Amino acid sequence: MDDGSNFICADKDFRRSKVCIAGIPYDGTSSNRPGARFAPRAIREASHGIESYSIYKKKDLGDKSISDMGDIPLPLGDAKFAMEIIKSFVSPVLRKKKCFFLGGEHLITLPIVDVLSTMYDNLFVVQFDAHADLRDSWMGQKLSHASVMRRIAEIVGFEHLLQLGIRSGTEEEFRLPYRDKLLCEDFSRAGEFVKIIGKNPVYLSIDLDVLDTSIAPGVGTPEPGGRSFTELIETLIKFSSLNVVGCDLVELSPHYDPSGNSSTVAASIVKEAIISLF
Ligand SMILES: [Mn+2]
Repeated sequence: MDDGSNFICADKDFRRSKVCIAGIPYDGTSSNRPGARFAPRAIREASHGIESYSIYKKKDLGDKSISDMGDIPLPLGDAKFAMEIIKSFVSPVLRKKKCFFLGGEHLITLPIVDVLSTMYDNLFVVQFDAHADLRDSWMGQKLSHASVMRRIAEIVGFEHLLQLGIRSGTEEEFRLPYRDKLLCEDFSRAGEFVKIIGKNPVYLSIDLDVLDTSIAPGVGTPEPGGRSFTELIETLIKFSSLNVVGCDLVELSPHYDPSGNSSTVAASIVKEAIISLF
């Protein structure tokens, strides 16, 4: 039943659905502007203000069979404990459905990829982000949204981490293995990345701050000089021929944008990503 509390068109029973949406409202390691825990709710609400039809793909979200499981109940404190809870929740779901996860801060991607790495060989991860997120630790913490892609690279291999839109990081981050070939400050290498991934499984993680701050100011760590909405959608469409095993959208911090536009942009990305990738 569609009572407005789910994402638009995500009104199917879980068992009958092909795609599952789940919220992961965790922001315990946000270093700058917390509030991503409120994002899943804001994205669902904003989704009811947009059309379900995609002018880019000439397809309607309503033609997909989608369920919305609501949010994972999570503690606000200990990151390690929260990651274990996320793993135990997403593990059985990922084995049955294609999943789109609504963050939450970027650290939520780690337990998802951890589970997927036990299910698939040669898993690739494509990260859309302003930030490299490759620090070994942040303020002494190995589990941090600023270190999430370092932890992920340690699981899937640095040669399986492909980064797009990255315009912020330390000198050390940009010198890590394969970054000269697999880190791109804009989206110009997307076509190359599609060829590198080939038939292998791939997980896509979209940090909303990959877009310019003028388009989506409601993020935890804003970074000017970003990409446009249509550039992002056109790039997602380039990945649509691949074996996409899951996707997330993270780092929306809705209360920093009182206009609500950032939440609408986020909801539109979720819609277009599901239509294009699943
Ligand atoms: Mn970021």
